[in-house]
Amino acid sequence: MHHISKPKKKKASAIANSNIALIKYWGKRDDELHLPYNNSISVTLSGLFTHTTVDFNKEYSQDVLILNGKRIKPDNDKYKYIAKFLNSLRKSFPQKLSGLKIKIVSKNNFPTGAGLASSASGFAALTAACNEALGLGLDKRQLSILARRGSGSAARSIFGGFVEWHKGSNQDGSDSYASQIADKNYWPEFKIIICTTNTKEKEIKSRAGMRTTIKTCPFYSGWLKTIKHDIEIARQAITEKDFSSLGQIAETNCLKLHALMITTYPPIIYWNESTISLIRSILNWRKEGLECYFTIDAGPQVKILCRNSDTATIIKKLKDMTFIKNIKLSQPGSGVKISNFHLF
Ligand code: 2P0
Repeated sequence: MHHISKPKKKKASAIANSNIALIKYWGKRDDELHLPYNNSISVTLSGLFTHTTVDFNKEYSQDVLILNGKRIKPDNDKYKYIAKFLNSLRKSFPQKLSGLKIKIVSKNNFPTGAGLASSASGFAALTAACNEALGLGLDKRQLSILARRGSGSAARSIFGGFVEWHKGSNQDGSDSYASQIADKNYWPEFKIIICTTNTKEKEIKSRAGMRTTIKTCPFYSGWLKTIKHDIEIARQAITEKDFSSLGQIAETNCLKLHALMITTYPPIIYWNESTISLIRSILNWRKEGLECYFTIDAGPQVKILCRNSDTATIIKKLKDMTFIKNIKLSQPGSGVKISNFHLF
C-alpha cells in the first residue's frame, strides 16, 4: 500500500517592528533594486509593528492582499509595490513558487503610510513570513537584501537595536544589506518618544519624493558629501553610548533631509503647524537644560530622542500640548520574528 503524504502547508506568520532613521536614506542609484546613494543608520522601534500571515497555495486564482482588514485591489499602489516584491521573489526562487499564488493578511498597530515607516515593518514581516512558509532558509543578511526589494528601509527592520544599511556598490545589489551595530538591550537609557500630529496617509510617497529630489534639488550633491561624516559620528556615538553626540548628529541630519525636500521642485513639505511647534519646544527645552533631540521622517510626526531619566518630564509637557494626537514611548526593539499566531 502506498502512503500518500499530505502536501506540507506553506503558511507562516511574522512580526516586524518599524524603525526610525537617525541618519536618513533619501535617493536611489537603482530604482528597480532599491539601491541607495548613501548608507543609513536606524533604531528599530519597540511597540510599532506589523503582523503578517502568508499562505502559498495552488488553489488561489490570484495574489490576494488584505491590509488592516481591507482587501487591496490590484490597481492600488500598495498592491503594486507588493506585486513587484513578489515578482522578484518568483524570479529568485522559481521552483519553490512554481504555480503558487499567495494570500497575504497584514496588520499594523500604528498609522499606515503616515511617516512611521509602515513599509519598513511591512516588508520585513512579509519577507520573513515568505522565507518561513517556503522554507527558503535565508539568513538575516539575505533576508535584509530581499526585504530591500520591497522597500529600502525594510532592510533595516530585519534587525533589532541599532542598525546600519550599507549602500553597497555592486550593480546586482548583493552587497546592499543591513547589519546590526548593537542589540536592543545594549543601551537601556536610550528612549524614543513618538508624537503623532496627523494620522492621515501622506500625499507624496517617499518613493516618488526621493526621485524628484534627485532630479531637481540643487543641494543633493551637498547632502551626499556630508553623509560619510554623519554615519561615522553616529556609529561612534552608539559605540560609546554618547547620547549628546548621537542626538546632535541625528537632528542635524534630519534637518538636512528636510532642507532637501523643501528645495525639491515641486516642493515636498511634510511638516504641519504642530510639527513646527514641537521643534520649537524641543529647542527651548534644550536651552533650559532638558536635553532631548528631534528627528522627523517623510511625514509630520516628531520623534523625540531622550534619556530614560527624562521621559516622565517630557511626556508630562507633551500631554499639555493638546494638538498632539498620540504620544508613545518606544525604545530599541527586536528584529523580525516568526509568530505561531496566524491572522487567518
Ligand atoms: C529613512 N525614509 O531612512 C528615510 C527617511 C523616509 C525619510 O526610508 O522607495 O519607504 O520603499 O525604498 O524606504 C522612506 O522610504 O522608500 C524612508 P522605498 P522607503 O527611513
